Amino acid sequence: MGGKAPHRKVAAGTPGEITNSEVAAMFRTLADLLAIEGANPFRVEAYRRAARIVEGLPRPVAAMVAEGEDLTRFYGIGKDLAGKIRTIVETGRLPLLDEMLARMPEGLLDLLSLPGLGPARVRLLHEQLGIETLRELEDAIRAGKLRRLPGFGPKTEEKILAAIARMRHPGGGRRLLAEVEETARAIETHLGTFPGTIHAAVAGSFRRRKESVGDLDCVMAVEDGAGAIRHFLTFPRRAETVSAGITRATILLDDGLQVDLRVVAPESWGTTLAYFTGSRAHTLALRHLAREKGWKLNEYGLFAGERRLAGPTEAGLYAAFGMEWIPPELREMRGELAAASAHRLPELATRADIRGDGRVRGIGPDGRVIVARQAEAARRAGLAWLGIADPMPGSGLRGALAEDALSRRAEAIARWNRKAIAPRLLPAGIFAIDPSGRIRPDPAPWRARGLVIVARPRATALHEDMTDGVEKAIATGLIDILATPTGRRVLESAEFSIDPVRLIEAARANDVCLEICGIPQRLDLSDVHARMARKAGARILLASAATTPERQIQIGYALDQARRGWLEAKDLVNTRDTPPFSVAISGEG
Ligand code: DGT
Ligand code: CA
Ligand code: CA
Repeated sequence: MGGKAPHRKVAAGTPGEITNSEVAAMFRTLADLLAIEGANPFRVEAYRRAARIVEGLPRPVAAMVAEGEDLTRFYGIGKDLAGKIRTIVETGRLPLLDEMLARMPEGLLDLLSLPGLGPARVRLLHEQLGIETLRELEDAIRAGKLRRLPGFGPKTEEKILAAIARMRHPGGGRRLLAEVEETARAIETHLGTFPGTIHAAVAGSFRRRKESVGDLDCVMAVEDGAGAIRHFLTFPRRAETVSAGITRATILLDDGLQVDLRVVAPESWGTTLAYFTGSRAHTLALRHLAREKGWKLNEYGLFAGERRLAGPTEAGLYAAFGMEWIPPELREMRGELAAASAHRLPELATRADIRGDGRVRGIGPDGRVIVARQAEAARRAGLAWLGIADPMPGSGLRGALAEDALSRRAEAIARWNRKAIAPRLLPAGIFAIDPSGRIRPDPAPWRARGLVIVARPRATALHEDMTDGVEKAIATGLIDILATPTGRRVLESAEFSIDPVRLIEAARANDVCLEICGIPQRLDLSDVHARMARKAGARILLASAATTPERQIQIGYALDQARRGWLEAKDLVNTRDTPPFSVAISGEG
């Protein structure tokens, strides 16, 4: 908008005043309702045109009306329309629209939002089958009534059912990796129970262990493709079948998650698995390499003319290019193809390398001491040491302990350690770093008593930059571990901002461990930052940050991101047999 004219009484865009697109939407709804009712097409089109004209006006129509501007000077707006616009601006209502809405079932407008359903078809459904709601439409489709109408085929039915299913399950967006883990394993198991299954796997971003996934992509190697698809459709949590053919199918689960399946013959298993594992950029680059050599790469195999060079296994595919097999976590076009060609891929850290967990809670959500239960769980997982870290009294952190809880915790830790069995427990406390760099409470006396100091940057305002504060806090030399170092949140905006280069350098220079927090919503450091930290030579520590013993498995999610960051066993503090913080060995906490 240009500058305000001095004579104007109503400012443009006054809050609460009706906008041009709201006026246009009213005309559009009116046109839809008229069309469903079978009104004269010219009349219907006139209101649609009115909507376009109002949207195209150079200024807020509300301001123009308030200034008494003559709207009929705009092409396409006659006296009648100008009057209706004035009524809408002044009263917020359009009487004709109110009248139509009162007369017609409101569910008909919901039907209009479905793919392939315009006013003419909605009218047909209403008149021929009496359908007024999404539910009635769904029932009619399932009863096979829809396809008897002219112009409605199985394709339309599928599309409509999928759209209705998605409307019913609004959680259609991306999900945390951990959220789909159980479902993915259940699907793999389900696919494996088909008698003809030779191989079955969930590929896609799930297999690459990305922190969030859009949908699940399954691949199956079988001889009987049609049977495999039928079996897939019997997955108990299937809510809708979006499509099902001879080689592929797509379903929606009861929570709205989409699952794709691709079925291939065993001779194509390797190339199909690689194709659907992605990433898109990685597989495109492979295809490009093949073309440069005069070969052809697709889901079915790698071919030189008619001759098959690869297909049955992924390793065979990479070998045909002179490469080592590339772990899925690395397939993001971050240098993995060159490294695989030079046979210099990292030997990624594995679960078996992990000897200790950076931190778990010693006090449960209900205030009870859970030290022994945490230790037992870690013992069963074969860990040699375990950090026990709770938010300190006076830290200002959520769930900060009371003094007496801290001493009960210390007793439980000492009691376990006196048993002299694995894991060795390291008493630790979580302190807060504020934007000025102050650490709360003062860690010095605690450190002198043998407590491992875990510090968490904590902003006081949204999007605050914590770089200076964290640098200053690290420089005190009092911090052992920096927890959730960058404040990132998966699928949400970060808690604060921080310069990762300066953060990593400060940690390296002061021998502070940078944590990869395994809480699925955090995964902080990220894969990319973990890789930067390794290159810079900083120490990296995985932590489950488990609030209950069951959650100790979260260390696996931290490990996933470490692997995506190209980290080897030697890059992780967790792979040492002895606890990394000597200060804690005799600690009383
Ligand atoms: P997501 O589901 O958004 O978390 O990410 P992805 O990587 O699972 O992507 P998705 O589900 O769209 O496709 C799965 C894989 O299939 C993808 O990683 C690569 C492969 N793919 C799918 N469509 C194409 C395509 O048009 N070109 C290429 N090169 N690959 C594709
Ligand atoms: Ca996917
Ligand atoms: Ca997909």
